[in-house]
Amino acid sequence: MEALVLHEYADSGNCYKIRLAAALLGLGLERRQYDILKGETRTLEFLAQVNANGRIPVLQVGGRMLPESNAAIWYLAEGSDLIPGDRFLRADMLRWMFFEQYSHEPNVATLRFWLLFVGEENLTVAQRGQIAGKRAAGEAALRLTDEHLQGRTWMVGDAVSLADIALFAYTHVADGGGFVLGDYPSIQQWIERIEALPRFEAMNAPR
Ligand SMILES: N[C@@H](CCC(=O)N[C@@H](CS)C(=O)NCC(=O)O)C(=O)O
Repeated sequence: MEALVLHEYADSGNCYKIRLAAALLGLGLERRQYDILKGETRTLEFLAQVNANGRIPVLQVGGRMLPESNAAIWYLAEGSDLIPGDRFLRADMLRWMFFEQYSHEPNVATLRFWLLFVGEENLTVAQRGQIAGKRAAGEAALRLTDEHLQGRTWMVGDAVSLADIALFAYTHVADGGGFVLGDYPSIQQWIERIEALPRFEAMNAPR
């Protein structure tokens, strides 16, 4: 495989997905840090050379840039056991990865970012007005995930897959956004299973 460089902000769950997938696959990554609180992904240089969308993570593969966390973990995992061989299960895995990006991350991750990193007192009036809606939508996403996991070991089929990695990243730190993980017992057990995987790497593992 070509050399891999992760352009990231270490506390971002989207970036952590890529580190976790790489760790589980036994792949090495060089890591480059950008402070998103200081706008370091919005500079002309970053927009021109790394991601015109002004966001991390970006997985650099040789000389080519691949933004979007779920595209990046797909790239890393192609041909591995983290992607089911069965056609339906592969599509079902994508279903949960799209769910993560549309129903889970914009609520669970955004509240964590606003409350833990930006600080409620620094939010705009418009952002403050969105907190209640995002909390309700985040709780709905966590409830749906918890109900899906009742009686199951993994999100899809009988093996850990990219669906688990994508959803784990922001779920296991959801308390940072004021969500109460104790309300979701099946999620809690699933978190323990993921943390027990061989080669598991924690979000705050040293750089
Ligand atoms: N859908 C994208 C979301 C990327 C994203 O929202 N990145 C945030 C950090 S998690 C970011 O770069 N924020 C800085 C900014 O928007 O200036 C993915 O999954 O990679």
